[in-house]
Amino acid sequence: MLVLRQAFEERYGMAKGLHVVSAPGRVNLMGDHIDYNGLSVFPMALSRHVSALYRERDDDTVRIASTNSRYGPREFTLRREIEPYEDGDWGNYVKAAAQGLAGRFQIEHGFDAVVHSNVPAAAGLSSSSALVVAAALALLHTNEVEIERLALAELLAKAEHYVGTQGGGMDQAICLAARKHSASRIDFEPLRMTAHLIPPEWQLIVASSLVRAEKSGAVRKLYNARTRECRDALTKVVRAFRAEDRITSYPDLLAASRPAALLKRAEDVLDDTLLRRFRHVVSEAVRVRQVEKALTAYDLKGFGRLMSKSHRSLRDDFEVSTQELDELAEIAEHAGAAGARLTGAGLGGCVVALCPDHRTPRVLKALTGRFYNKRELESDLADHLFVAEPSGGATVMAL
Ligand code: NG1
Repeated sequence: MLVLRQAFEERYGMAKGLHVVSAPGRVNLMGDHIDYNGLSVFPMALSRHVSALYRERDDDTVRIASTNSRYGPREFTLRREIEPYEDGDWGNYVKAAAQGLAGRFQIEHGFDAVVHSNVPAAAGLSSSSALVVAAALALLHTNEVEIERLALAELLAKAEHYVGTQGGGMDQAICLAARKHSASRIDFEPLRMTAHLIPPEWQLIVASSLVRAEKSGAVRKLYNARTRECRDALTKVVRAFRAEDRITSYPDLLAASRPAALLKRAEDVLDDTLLRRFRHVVSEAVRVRQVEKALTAYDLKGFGRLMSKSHRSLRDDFEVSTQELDELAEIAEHAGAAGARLTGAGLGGCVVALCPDHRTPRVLKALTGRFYNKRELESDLADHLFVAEPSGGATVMAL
């Protein structure tokens, strides 16, 4: 907090009437690349946050700076249509929130803000949605607009498309409505969340591949290509059903047919690539239901096995893993984790490994020795390798 206050005063002068908004990053435990197909996912929020210290302005200007010198200060005016900065600019996440809200509410007051984040960026831990959520909560507050959290999550999921990624709604939902000590099943259309406590002796290790999955350029292209492939596969499989079955979505397909029968039908109408994408989506949706059961049954081994299966599916069928992510998952499992998988969009970013607490030191040691000690680190090891603490959703507080 001290860092933020100092940075704020340096930039904007001494201030009264300050508030701080904190929005958590997240780690997804199951259900990657299926939220944009309308299928349920199973993430938890981290105790790492994008935080912003802000003060309301009387006019419609938004000024925002970061404690990280990688991200220069930005300033813009609130409008219904806001011209984006250059592709990949961090300010676009703030503009995304502003335009999303201005399209629905009377948003006339901007703010002066300084942002500080300890969520590793471009690591599949959703620092971008945390920034969108933080900016949105600050704007709602300075404009005295109240909106229910899940409705806001739905609005912001669409608003974030402003940056050019056709993402789903998992990140904004968990960031806004996570429960402490819990992971949540998130269902879409309509958005609903069901929290499940994670036993304290189940530990989740997050390990970064040190490869940035920057959501501009190649990663975005591939992400959007996967969303297209999933849509194409859906259209073709739906055609294999009768019109009167009224099937239009992945959830409809899974409700109408058993997964094995569905895959059998898909084999007849999809080429090899689309079939593999489809198989990932269907099998991952099934794994989400299964991990939820494993958690309620206190079955750590079962949960872990499903994570490892998910990793193989993301690697072989969905083709979003990398050699580093495969290596991290393999090291964690070999050292005694119950399972490990890449988390988030992939193509860099992190893996998450599940361990019983007595095995955690061994797994951390193996990852350090076999992976991180062999590489140059840009910052502390603790930024890249840590035990995740299941945390609550975003907060706004007066200072
Ligand atoms: P990350 O991993 O933070 O880039 C993205 C999407 C999610 C989801 C995952 C893959 C956004 C804002 N987030 O998250 O909706 O599809 O990939 O499961 O686009």
